[in-house]
Amino acid sequence: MSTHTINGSTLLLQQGNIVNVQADAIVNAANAALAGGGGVDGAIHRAAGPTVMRECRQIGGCATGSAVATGAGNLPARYIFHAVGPIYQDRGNEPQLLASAYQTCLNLAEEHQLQSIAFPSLSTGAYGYPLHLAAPIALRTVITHLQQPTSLKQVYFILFDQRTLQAYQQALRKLLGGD
Ligand code: AR6
Repeated sequence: MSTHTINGSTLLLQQGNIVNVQADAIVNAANAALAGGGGVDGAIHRAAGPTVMRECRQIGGCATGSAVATGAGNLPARYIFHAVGPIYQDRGNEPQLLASAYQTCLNLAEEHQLQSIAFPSLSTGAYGYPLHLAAPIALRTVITHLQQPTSLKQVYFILFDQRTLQAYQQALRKLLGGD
């Protein structure tokens, strides 16, 4: 685990399972159909219960690079933000789409005046985004956001395995080391 203070807010990197995290919002790595699936999406829907899938069906879908909010069902959060990261195909626009998925969640947090939000590592599982490329995009988007006025006091990255945690820690060291 590592914590960093950015402009009075806390950025925390931690290995764990996001379904157990108490935060105002947790972020899901969803698909554009909001249809559920494996990985963190499967874990969140299993733990949250059927009300969340019902809300997703009503919403109907979400563009890649964007996110939508639902309630959190049985989870210890107030909201789930279902973010759709890009499938990594090396077409060139993936960095913008990935940053935009994170940014939309941060904007939703501001709209709801949330104090805490927990992210998984979007796109780096089934969607194949290389970790060493995705981690700095995720972190840069959050850090830039925290450098401006914000309701957010805590931003967590809940990283499922050691390898992902290490990639984020390394990327954060580089970003904060000044470049
Ligand atoms: N908590 C935190 N992180 C997790 C958890 C968990 N419980 N479970 C897995 N991860 P992925 P994507 C990590 O595949 O690449 C789904 O089928 C995982 O180790 O969940 O954005 C959706 O329906 C990896 O580091 O999301 C979409 O179709 C990270 O979460 C598609 O996969 C993201 O892996 C989205 O793919």
